[in-house]
Amino acid sequence: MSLDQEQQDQMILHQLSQIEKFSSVHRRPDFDTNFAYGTAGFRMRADLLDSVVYRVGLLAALRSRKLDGETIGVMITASHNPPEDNGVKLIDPQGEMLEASWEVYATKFANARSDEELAREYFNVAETLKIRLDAPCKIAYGRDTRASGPALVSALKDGLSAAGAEFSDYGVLTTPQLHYIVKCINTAETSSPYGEPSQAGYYKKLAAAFKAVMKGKPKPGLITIDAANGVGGPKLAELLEVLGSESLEAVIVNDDVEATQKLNQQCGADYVKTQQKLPAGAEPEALQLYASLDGDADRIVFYYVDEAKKFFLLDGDKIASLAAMFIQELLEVSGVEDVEVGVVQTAYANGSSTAYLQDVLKVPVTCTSTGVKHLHHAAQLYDIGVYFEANGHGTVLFSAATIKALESFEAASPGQQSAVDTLLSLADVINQTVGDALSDLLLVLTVLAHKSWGPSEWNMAYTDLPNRLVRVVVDDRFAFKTEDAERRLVEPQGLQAQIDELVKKYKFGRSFVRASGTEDAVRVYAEAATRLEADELALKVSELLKGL
Ligand code: 16G
Ligand code: MG
Repeated sequence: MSLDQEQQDQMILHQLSQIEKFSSVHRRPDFDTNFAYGTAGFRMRADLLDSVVYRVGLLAALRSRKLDGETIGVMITASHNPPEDNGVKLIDPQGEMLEASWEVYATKFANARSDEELAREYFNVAETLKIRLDAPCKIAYGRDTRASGPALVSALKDGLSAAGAEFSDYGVLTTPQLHYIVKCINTAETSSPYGEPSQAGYYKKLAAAFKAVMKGKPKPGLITIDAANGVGGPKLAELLEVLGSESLEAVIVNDDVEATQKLNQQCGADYVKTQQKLPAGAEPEALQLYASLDGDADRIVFYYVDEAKKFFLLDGDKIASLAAMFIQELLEVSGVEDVEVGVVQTAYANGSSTAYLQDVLKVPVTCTSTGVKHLHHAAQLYDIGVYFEANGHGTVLFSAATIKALESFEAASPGQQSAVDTLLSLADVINQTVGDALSDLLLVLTVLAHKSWGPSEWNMAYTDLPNRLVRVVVDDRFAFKTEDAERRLVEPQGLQAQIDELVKKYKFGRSFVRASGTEDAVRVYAEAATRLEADELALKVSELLKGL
């Protein structure tokens, strides 16, 4: 055996023994829970997460080693979940969600029943994927404002140290800020660096792009933003500071991050979307624009009240339609040809939005399964891919070839040039890595300013079909298997035929059932021509489940 080989073996043995040793400090709490890396990583009550986060640190190190030392992100957050929860997820080098094929390793690590079994799994994954355990690896991590964050960060650090990783702590930030930073780090040495890998760099990039795209346009009217008492509050305040009051003024409500038990309580994007009403702390002023962020600021929904104080929600579907409409108009004015704009939605998209996109705007629409990773990948197949979940999670992706085509386009008139410039600035306003509430806020304000629209004009594009979402607790949610982007059930057998029978009886009726990826329940969605019918259809489909 050569000396090098011997040294390498020593190093690996040392690493494995460190992993076992630290693992004994971060023991798995109980064996009843089966941890699963789901749509949003691991997410559960924070007091169950210590061992999971430690183990995610190990996996992050392997992932970085597998990708030649590119930086991997680790975000500790539970988004819109209650204050006592927390979660952890990995970010791939280009700021994307962890590649799906690695979710099984994450799950395996989290469920290893002993320190030895964990070290063995770690070694096995390295062997299977031909990962050199002495190769360098780099991790960037951050967390939201939850009280449980600091303790989980120290579990993560133990995992990273045990695996011999190099790591940087980015402190408290929004999920999209960390996605942005990861992409910046990994593109720093390339011909198209994404930006400066810091929060300051993030604000600078957004602010410069917003100012460029708003040049010559009136400053947006006052907007009230509910920050869910989460990390988005202080970060939005920092962004506003960089933008300056001459560019944008906003009132931030629910921005108390010190009182950690207030997070997502009676406020935030999820509350407003599901309750269809104003959050606590927001005073209804007729026809003014409002927005709500979720707990880690990767989701946003807008809303307003009319003169009669009636509430109108402008959700992810409305944002997608607004963005697609604006981008199409700019492309048309610019004279740039052969750029395909497409929209990606999930089965939860309101039927009216899909009809508007396809029949009025004439843009192709793809439907994917729930979860950002599915939408993101489908959006990458378009030249400009707009993707939004109805709950307000989404962004717009411009392909590299499209950016190049825009940059090198020779405009025949100032009008054409101005449209091209607007498109290019828009691509910088929009976070290209993942849905980002702060960046989506600027996107919406940009379009409204260019159109001279208020919230009610925006809302007029189409009228939502009344809909109802019901959560049903069942014995075994894994018995519910779907096809056709979750729109149809394959199992339990016969159930889909019964749903079809019910749906047929309702004008514009549509209903589907899928297992939740984040809770132990299934969800029933129904929409129909009237409120009463939508409610009735949802109820009847829910009753079918109870009869199982
Ligand atoms: C996660 C997803 C979100 C999705 C939701 C569905 C990410 C980052 N988050 O929060 O996009 O809408 O799950 O929850 O992908 P459900 O499976 O419980 O209905
Ligand atoms: Mg979130």
